[in-house]
Amino acid sequence: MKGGMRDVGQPIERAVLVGIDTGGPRQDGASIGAEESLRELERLARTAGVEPVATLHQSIRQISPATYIGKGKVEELTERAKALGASAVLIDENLSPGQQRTLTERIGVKVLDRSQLILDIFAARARSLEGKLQVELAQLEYMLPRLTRAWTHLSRLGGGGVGTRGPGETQLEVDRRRVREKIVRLKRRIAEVERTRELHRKERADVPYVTIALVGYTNAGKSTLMNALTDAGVLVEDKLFATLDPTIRRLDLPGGARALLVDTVGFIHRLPHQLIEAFKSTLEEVRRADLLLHVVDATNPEAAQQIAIVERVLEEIGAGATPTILAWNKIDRTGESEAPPRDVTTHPRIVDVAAISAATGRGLHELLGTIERWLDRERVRIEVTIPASRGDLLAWVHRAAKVVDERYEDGVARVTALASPKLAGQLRKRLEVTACSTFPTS
Ligand SMILES: Nc1nc2c(ncn2[C@@H]2O[C@H](COP(=O)(O)OP(=O)(O)OP(=O)(O)O)[C@@H](O)[C@H]2O)c(=O)[nH]1
Ligand SMILES: [Mg+2]
Repeated sequence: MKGGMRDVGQPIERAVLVGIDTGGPRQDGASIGAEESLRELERLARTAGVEPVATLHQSIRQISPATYIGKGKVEELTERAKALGASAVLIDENLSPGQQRTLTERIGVKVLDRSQLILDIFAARARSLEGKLQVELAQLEYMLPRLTRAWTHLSRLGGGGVGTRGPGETQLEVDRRRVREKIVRLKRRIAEVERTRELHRKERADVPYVTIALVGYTNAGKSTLMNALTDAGVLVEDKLFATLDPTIRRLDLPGGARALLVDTVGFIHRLPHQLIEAFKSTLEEVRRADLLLHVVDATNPEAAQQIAIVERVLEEIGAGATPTILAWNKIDRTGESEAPPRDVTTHPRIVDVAAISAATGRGLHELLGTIERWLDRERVRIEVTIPASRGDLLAWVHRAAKVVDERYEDGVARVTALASPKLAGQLRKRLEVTACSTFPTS
């Protein structure tokens, strides 16, 4: 799983791709069409350093339990793979361990499903310690049910050797046990690394600014927007999953307010559930954000479906109710139609929409205005009493909130200010709050 394919530019493997058409969209609508899904698989393959040498289509009405695709298609695939000298077959679906094994045996080259390909790209792209540990965990979780006698590669799992084999245990049982132990160790390490991040998060919780997270489908332009709005210098690439690790920067709004902007991993159709599980701590940045900026690639024919998929993942990670501004991106390439179609903007938590080009800067000023308007709407009116000697606290309130009234009497300052709910909470902890409206001011 880890060997072989790497994101190294020059393709090092040749693969036959198999597109699957199960007939129409899925019931929940959060799925992209077979054609676009296959185009995506091609891009995933290239990102992983695999050259697609042929593409087969399979319409499936009835899934074949043993091989997923039909018998005739398996034969066709075997011939094509052989004739083209392909060393792999990529199936645009998630296969069961049994199906994957049977297909590999019958076709005679390795058969990868969509999850495995995505896991491989994540493995090649992980940079931070936490990212690497998370990907490794996801890979082991993926591998565990696939461990059979023929598939075991003990050397990869590290350690082992003399004395590790218990009496009466088969080699396979030993391997499985070892993988499980490794999973436990990895989870423990991730938890340790996570503690440091939790500290940073606590520090940030003390900062009086709201957190805004960039979310969206992979390649939508999140990092480009991050760089345009702050000077973050995040890697931007026309490849899938360019970003894995979260980056956080201060965002200065034109009206003087400040926020923290987070750029993080993008989502994709059929994101392997092992990855969502393993990336919980990274995705925590999204879950805790006060506002989401959902970046959409307006040039993609399946933009509406991509939005639905992102919405689904957001719900899955517990960010289903966070208010969202939809950033309809890449309008420099959409020709005349710059506004998003109405049906993509009707989700109940979309509070506003902005048409932008992160690349040319068009619409960015309006986007910042949109964010500011949201901040203003969210503000609550709060009245605090501060000892006049505490100039530092007064300055802090002035910096973080919009002060509308300030009176001095008996050595104290009575300040009335409009503040974000987050700041109001912090003020409550630090100062004597004499009055606070529980609802936003508008
Ligand atoms: N034409 C055009 N291209 C854009 C725009 N914004 C981003 N791109 C391009 O889209 C590609 C992906 O951009 P990224 O910013 O890396 O996208 P991302 O959402 O961070 O992607 P991941 O990190 O992979 O999830 C790059 O080739 C960008 O140059 C835009 O406004 N217009
Ligand atoms: Mg990115």
